[in-house]
Amino acid sequence: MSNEMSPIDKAKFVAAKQATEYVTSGMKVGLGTGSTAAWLVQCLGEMVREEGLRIKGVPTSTRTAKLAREVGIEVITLDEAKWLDLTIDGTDEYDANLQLIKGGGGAHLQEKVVATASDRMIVIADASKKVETLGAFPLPVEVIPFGMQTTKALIEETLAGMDVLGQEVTQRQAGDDPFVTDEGNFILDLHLKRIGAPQTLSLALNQIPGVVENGLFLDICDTVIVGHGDGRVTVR
Ligand code: ABF
Repeated sequence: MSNEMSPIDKAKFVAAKQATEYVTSGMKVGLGTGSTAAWLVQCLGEMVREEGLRIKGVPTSTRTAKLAREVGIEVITLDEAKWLDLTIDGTDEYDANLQLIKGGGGAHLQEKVVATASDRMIVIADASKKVETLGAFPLPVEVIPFGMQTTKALIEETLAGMDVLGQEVTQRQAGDDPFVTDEGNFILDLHLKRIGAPQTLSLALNQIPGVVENGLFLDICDTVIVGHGDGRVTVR
């Protein structure tokens, strides 16, 4: 670990490094997306090259697949894996019940499928991701491009009856263009500020025609490994 790492990078790195303790040869491992998960992929790659670790990695985005191949990890598809021993991924928020908001990186659809198809899901995060109540981070919702404005209006209508503080819905942009996911879909970000009933909201959102998946990960995460800027790690 280089000494000139910023505290936030050090926090992400030590969380990722600690997570590699849970990975053993022969495992099929879901590889998350985001800057913290990128440290994990780097660390696992080093173990493959230097220690002979033998794993098969299932990436949760094209960018993670590219990085995994670059560092020497054998990459397979989820269909080839069928089921995974372990998925390790980042998050945007986690609460005391290990409920998550994910999707800030635009990959929550594949991340949720891969995490759900795993015996265990470990989240790696810096301490800033801990919240009392989910919702300060805008909730990503992946929607198909067809009729997106109508889907957006249906989401806004649904939010009116929900236990949330904010109601604003915005389409995620990539510069001047709409952000497009690996599946060719759009992302709407729901600025809810506080989500009082995540399960109710998640079920209601996924009922809306045109909605593919939302970024609430409920009862999926088993363990959160928290990295701190001083190099400490805590496991919850
Ligand atoms: C990914 O990790 C996303 O779901 C989430 O947005 C992101 C967190 O990013 P970072 O690790 O860069 O803070 O799983």
